[in-house]
Amino acid sequence: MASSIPGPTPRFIIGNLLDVQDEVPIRALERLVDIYGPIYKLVLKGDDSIFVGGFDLFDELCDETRFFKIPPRVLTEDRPEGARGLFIANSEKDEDWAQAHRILMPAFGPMAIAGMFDEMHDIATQMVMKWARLGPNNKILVTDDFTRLTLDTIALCAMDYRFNSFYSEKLDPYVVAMNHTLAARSQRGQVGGMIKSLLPSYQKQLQRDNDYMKSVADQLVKYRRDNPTEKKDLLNAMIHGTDPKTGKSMRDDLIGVNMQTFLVAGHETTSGLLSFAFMNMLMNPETYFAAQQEVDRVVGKEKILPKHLNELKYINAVLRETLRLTPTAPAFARGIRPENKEERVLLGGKYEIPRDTGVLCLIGKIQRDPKVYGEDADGFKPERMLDENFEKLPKNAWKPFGTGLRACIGRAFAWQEALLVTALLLQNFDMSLDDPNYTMHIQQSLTIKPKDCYVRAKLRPGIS
Ligand code: MNH
Repeated sequence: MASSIPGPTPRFIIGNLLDVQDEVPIRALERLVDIYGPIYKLVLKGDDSIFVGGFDLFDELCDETRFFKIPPRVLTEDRPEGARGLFIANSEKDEDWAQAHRILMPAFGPMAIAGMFDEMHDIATQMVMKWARLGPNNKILVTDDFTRLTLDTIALCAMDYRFNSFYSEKLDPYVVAMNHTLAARSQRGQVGGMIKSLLPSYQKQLQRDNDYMKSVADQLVKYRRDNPTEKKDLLNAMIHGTDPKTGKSMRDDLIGVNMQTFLVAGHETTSGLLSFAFMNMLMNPETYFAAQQEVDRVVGKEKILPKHLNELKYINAVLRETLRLTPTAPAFARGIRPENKEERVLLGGKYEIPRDTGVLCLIGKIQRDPKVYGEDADGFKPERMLDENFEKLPKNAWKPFGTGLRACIGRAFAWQEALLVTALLLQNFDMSLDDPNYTMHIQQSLTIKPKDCYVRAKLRPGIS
């Protein structure tokens, strides 16, 4: 017997618009799980949308033979026709996705990422120098500096470009345009954002920003073609790589959109991870000391090297636990795979999922399911993420990087960067919260970050 999916009653014309109003849109969706349970339905913009916030149903949605990724609508709607980057491709059957995926997988593999260590270290050191020189009384808004760091890192590693964000007060025009479009898109579900999005001036601005970002990406590809280098970066991997299956190489427009994808997908998420990780550690000082002791034991006062990173077991667990509680990409969508020949697709044996409806998985909720993580699921406890415990978790219990074929291609990149930066900061500074009574609150612009997180950083004795 099919059961109907619960949810708040939709209103005339506006549907459930009023049920999703919140300065932090994901918070409104998570709150509805507390009211309606692990699956609920809303009517938004005239369409049915289904939401899942519990482990069992999510586990089923991870079955790649029945379901597949649906790209997020806020990123695909009112986008010009043409090449699509990996992130927003419609399916694995899309030839552009398949080709880029085959060519780029090795470029994001362990060897290639290890080769980017020195460049990551270069940027991270710029931040350490800045904090050291500003001194222990300087209030640092960590989210801002981590965003400078991750943006500069991905641009240097991907295409040998230096934004030099630590050397200028003003944001690069590319970054301004990117932030504009992300903020605009993330407010689409909110009444204010929706009204704004109808204004011609808004549409023009979005168009201008998109055109500008596209022209920068196209120029970068052209510049590299005209000025070839030997550097092993993502841009060269795309320009010189050939598809092992077809022998063909990537078109310039496809290289351009993927370059853009890396800049966007490759920095906000990692910046948010670092910010949450430090706020978690500083709000639970015993974890900060445990992590710092690990760095002292494994690395000491030497220069951090790639070989050290594997040994930082506790810091690894801190990062995992952070992404469990606050996955910086807080939701992704699954839908019925076109090849799936099930007569009626039932989730949990009873909830009927229509063929053309995406199911949005609320990862922050799923990863706090007490059935998996116990009654203390909301607590920050890195121990539960140490390898020996992590390996015992159910297969789909921790999925902050997505799932299946369309899971995050940049995971190893992000992990190396986050481990390195965390270790380097712990090695060099004793940090503290500017406001000892800080409680975690969140801001969202598609991805999530902690809000108003000011810290102080005091150079440790013996560090020069
Ligand atoms: Mn990333 C896909 C999270 C870092 C590039 N990324 C995904 C997905 C999640 C995700 C979740 C799947 C989304 C979906 O199913 O709709 N990514 C993260 C997180 C971090 C991250 C939490 C850091 C922490 N991502 C990075 C970095 C890069 C990157 C760094 C690039 C350098 N991510 C991608 C790309 C995809 C993706 C590209 C799309 C892959 C595909 O569909 O083939």
